[in-house]
Formats: sequence, C-alpha cells, structure tokens
Amino acid sequence: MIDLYAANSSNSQRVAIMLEECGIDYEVHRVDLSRGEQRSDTFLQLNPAGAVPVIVDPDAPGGSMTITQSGAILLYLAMKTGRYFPKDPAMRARAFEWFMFAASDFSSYSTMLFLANAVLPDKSDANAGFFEERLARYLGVANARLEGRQFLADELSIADFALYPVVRVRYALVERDGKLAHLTKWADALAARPGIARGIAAVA
Ligand SMILES: N[C@@H](CCC(=O)N[C@@H](CS)C(=O)NCC(=O)O)C(=O)O
Repeated sequence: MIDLYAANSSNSQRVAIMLEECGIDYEVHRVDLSRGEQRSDTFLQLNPAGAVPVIVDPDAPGGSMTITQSGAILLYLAMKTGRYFPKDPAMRARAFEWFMFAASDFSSYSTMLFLANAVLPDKSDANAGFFEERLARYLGVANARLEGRQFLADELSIADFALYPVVRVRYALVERDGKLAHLTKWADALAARPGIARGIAAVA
C-alpha cells in the first residue's frame, strides 16, 4: 500500500491518476496547504522542500522509499509497473518529450500565473497577462500535436497524465480560444476515464 501525501492540486492529481490507472492500492493523507501543514516538522521529514505530492512506497526495489516531485513519481511508477510508458523506443522518446513539456514548460507557466494573480506582493495585470499568453500558446502547441492522434505519444502515457490536470485547471484559456478542437476532444476523452475521475476525486 502506497501512502500519498496530497492536496487538491494538479501536481497531486497527476499522481493519484497514475495510481488509479495502474490499479495500485494507496491511501491519501491530505495536507492542508492553507494551514501551512506542508511546513510542519513532520511533513518536512518527508519533503524538505515543503510541497506535495509525496509518496512512500514500502515495496520499492531495495526497501521503503519516499519520493517527491510529481514528475519523478510518475516516472517511478511507470518504470515499476511498465504501464503508460511506451515500449517502442521512438514512441517512448515522444512520451518523454511531451511529459517534459507538461512537467516543465506548461506547469511552470501555470504556477507563475497563479503567483502573479494570487501570491506575489506586487500584483500586476501585465505579468499575469504575459503568463496567460504563454500558456495560450502552449495550448495551441498541444492542440496541433493532437491533430489526428488520440494521445500525445499516440498511446495513453504518463505524458497525458502529466498534462491533463494542468490543462484542466487552465480550461478557461481553452474556452477563451474556442478553436482548440483536438485538445478539447483529448480532454473530454480523458475526463471520461473512470480512473482519471477517481484520481481527481481522491485528492479533492
Ligand atoms: N515540482 C513539484 C511542485 C510541487 C508543488 O509546488 N506543490 C505545491 C502544490 S501544487 C505545494 O505543495 N505548495 C506548497 C507551498 O509551496 O508552500 C512537483 O511537481 O511535485
């Protein structure tokens, strides 16, 4: 049984989705970010960076392991189970490419938009607008990739699980554009998967 320390956030959703889709037993331990639980001494022992998600896998190769970083956890689970990790080397490279697009480019700008709107001491519409436009451009890039294919790396993979929760949280930008038909079809198909719905609900 894997312990998942999580909040209602896209990074936590990624991990819960992967656990659900792999059929792995897990228990959610909610971390209340608004109360600063991520900075408690107990939590900092799990992740000195004070952020969710974190998993503790008692059955990791070589003994119990604590793993942080949603992307690292997805890769770990993909390698452990052999699931959502294309076997064909070329397609696997594509999955890595789109996984990194999600985990670095798209996620970073989504976080920066959140900071510009809600956290930074000097709020700035210009800064928020800059991050929004970058995200809008990235949505267009993902939309173009999905033309004529069901999933980012052709078969369902960790790339889709990494990107979907962040697109979901930025869906207003998809609707504002109004022309991202391939991305919308992809998001609808993922939303309809019971494992994805269960993963999102598990950390809500
Ligand atoms: N790159 C990390 C980001 C983790 C992260 O920033 N988590 C946020 C929630 S989405 C958090 O716990 N923030 C608490 C804080 O910064 O105090 C990952 O992918 O897991």
